[in-house]
Amino acid sequence: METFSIRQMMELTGLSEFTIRGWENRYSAFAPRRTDTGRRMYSKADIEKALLLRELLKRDHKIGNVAALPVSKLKCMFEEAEQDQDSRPLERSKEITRLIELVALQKWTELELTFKKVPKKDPNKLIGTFFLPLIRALSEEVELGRVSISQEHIFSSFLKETIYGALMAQTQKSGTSKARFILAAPEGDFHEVGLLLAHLLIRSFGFTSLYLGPHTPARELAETSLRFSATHVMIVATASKENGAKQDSLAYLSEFQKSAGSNMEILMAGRQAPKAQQPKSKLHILQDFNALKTYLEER
Ligand code: B12
Repeated sequence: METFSIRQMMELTGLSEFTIRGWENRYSAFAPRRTDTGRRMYSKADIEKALLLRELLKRDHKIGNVAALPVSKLKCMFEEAEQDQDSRPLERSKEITRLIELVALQKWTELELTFKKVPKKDPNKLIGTFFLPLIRALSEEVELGRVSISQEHIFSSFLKETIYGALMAQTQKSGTSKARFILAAPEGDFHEVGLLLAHLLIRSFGFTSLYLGPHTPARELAETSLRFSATHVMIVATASKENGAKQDSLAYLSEFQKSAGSNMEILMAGRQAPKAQQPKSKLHILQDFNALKTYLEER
């Protein structure tokens, strides 16, 4: 039987050693035989499995759910994913490919300069065609082990500065609406990019918007909302309880409402937001930024 070393496996699949070993040790994706000297020998089926896993992760499958499945099952899942237009990975623009390359090569000065040159005048377009595809592309690279968590930290920091730059570039619009938004992520949740982008979009519509940021306890959010006379509260929940959030998003919401009363409109978004929405209630679950845009247009 033809066998492959870990180096060959890396070359043929484009995966890093860190990723291959991670999938193997943590998720039992492969069980390579060993040579007498203990070196791993992968089979052709392992290579095929690695390629299928790589493609399924790009289409939003989670490694923990797919790693232990047989190749035949993965093939079916891949074919199904190919039928579904929406789950295909986005084509990367030249600009995004270049930025991701700069992160992978750790060319931080060039990355900073490129971010500085991003035209910041049209926030809605900037979010849909630049920020979101860029974050998605970076997430794919992290999943594939080509970008480390610390590289991601550096990237996130530059990204935040760029979003702040876009906020500063906003010319004051004199909206007639009295809507006042306040934005936060739950306690223990440190993801703030979605929240910042929402702040940018809300401001670009001319509404008043106060950004409290990530890791905000529910009672603190309630008290600040009342003092700020907020009419709308936006909560973006990204981390699950297992991954650091103090409580799940429904428990957070109910603690918030206990202290803040029920006069405010509540908008919730992010992958940990509750799935079901009560018809005609003051709770609005937003699936994506187009939904937020539509909501703002209707105010
Ligand atoms: C950047 C990032 C970080 C950064 C955050 C930096 C910062 N200052 O924000 C850092 C490095 C700090 C980080 C840390 C961690 N992270 Co993280 N992180 C990410 C990453 C790469 C991007 C998240 C992001 O900003 N997305 C931007 C939003 C806009 O896009 P989106 O998440 O795809 O959201 C879609 C919808 O949910 C919706 N949406 C989301 N937000 C909003 C907001 C609004 C207003 C609207 C309308 C819609 C909307 O729109 C998007 C589609 O259009 C994701 C990977 C991924 N695939 O997303 C992981 C991810 C979110 N992180 C994850 C994890 C596990 C962690 C850590 C536990 C990792 C670790 N081992 O340390 C810690 C937890 C820290 C904590 N307690 O919060 C998991 C979350 C799993 C879960 N469900 O809990 C993810 C999904 C990675 C993964 N596949 O495992 N992370």
